Amino acid sequence: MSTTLDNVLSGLMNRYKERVPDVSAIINAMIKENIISQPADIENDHIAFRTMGVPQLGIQSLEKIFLHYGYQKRDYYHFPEKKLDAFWYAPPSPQYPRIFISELRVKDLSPEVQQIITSYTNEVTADPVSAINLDDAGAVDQFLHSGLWRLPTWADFQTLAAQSEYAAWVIYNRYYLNHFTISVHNLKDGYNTIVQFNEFLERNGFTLNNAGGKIKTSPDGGLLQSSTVAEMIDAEFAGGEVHSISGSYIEFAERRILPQFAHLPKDQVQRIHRREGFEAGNADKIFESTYSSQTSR
Ligand code: OOG
Ligand code: NI
Repeated sequence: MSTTLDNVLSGLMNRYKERVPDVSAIINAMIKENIISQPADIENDHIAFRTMGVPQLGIQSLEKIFLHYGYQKRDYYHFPEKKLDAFWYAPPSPQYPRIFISELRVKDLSPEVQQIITSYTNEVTADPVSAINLDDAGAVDQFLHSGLWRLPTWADFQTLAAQSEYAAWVIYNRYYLNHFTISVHNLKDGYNTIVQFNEFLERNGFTLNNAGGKIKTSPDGGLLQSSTVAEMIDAEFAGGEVHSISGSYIEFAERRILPQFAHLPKDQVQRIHRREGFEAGNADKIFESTYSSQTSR
């Protein structure tokens, strides 16, 4: 029987697949090369959301949904240059993806930009998650995919983007899934490292984020990540104006076996034996997957 969490996650994945044709294109390429035999063979390492850090929204609001389904809040990350904070959440059981939620430090932006952001977010007068029945997957799905505030104007979007591309992304894309992440370490030989998987992706014509290099590696060497550059979407702004802006992207993660479990036979290695969590230095560059410096390449 599927749980409320299963239904919420599949709702998120369905909208995401519609908005990001690269998802199906990568899955089809994986099937064609016999890396997997069906989409369900893919292990989803984590999913990510972006939020506006204002009192009634932000991490403290969105996290309530996933804490309700048994997720546990873990480490804090800070990104001074991008003016972001983030946490990751461990799932209630290992078949579920981890969750990464970041938040814009709105108060750290210029008064002009703060004024624009709050002109939208003030339409939400109280924490909207508190008003949802979280055991009703349909209600949660509707909340995650509906407008929290009015459609932005193109002028506001551009003013935000000039100071924070993250701010512009959230004002338009809200809680649409920012990315899902294909775990590569359990794939078959020839594809189970980030180096090899990136080769496969580029051979099939996918463009990778190269901010700080195509492979982002944690200082301990245990977490290696890469990502596609975000796909552009035709976004309708206030007054019916349509502009091409960044939508969502896809990430790839290799979690190496921790040194103390290096002796384990391959068939006994489980998630708990591999590098956990995230890495600020990696994340800092992965955020740029939706930035115009990457999407215009
Ligand atoms: C999240 C970027 C960070 C990771 O796995 O470290 C990230 C974002 O672009 O919102 O996904
Ligand atoms: Ni990620």
